[in-house]
Amino acid sequence: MEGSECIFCRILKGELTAYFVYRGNGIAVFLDKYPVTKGHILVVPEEHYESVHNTPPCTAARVWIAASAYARFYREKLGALGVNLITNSGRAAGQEVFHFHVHVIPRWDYRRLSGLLSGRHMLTEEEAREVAEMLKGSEHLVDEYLESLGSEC
Ligand code: DGP
Repeated sequence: MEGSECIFCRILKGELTAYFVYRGNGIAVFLDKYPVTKGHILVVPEEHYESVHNTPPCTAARVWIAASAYARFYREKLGALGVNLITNSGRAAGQEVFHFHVHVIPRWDYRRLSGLLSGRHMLTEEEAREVAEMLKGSEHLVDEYLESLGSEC
């Protein structure tokens, strides 16, 4: 499911709106429409691959390294108590959008993930603005992490 039918391809093409917090080096990062916690973002490759199982290793590495940069930013700059980096591969694993992505879910308290999942809400414009503000400056860290992969990837 590529191009016109893939929601994330449509977001990347500008046909659907999303709140982007990073775009470059073949990677895009935007806010999840149904955040599990404040700051829940999705790291995706610009190119369409169904999920991690058929994404070329270098592309997968770029997505994961960008997600790692956000984990660091949330933990060290924003004081998150924890961060979940999750990818779902296949419907049986809970995948709903079939364009490879890694969820970055900062944890601000000790509530269980299962409880947080059942309390998801639709992202509001105000929340999106707050998250964009929180993440100001994170682009440099993402660039730095991606550059560290070198010319091979
Ligand atoms: P997964 O289950 O891993 O395929 O997660 C897909 C995520 O995508 C889920 O957390 C909700 C999010 N999502 C679904 N539709 C949209 C959309 O139109 N815009 C944005 N920003 N996120 C979406």
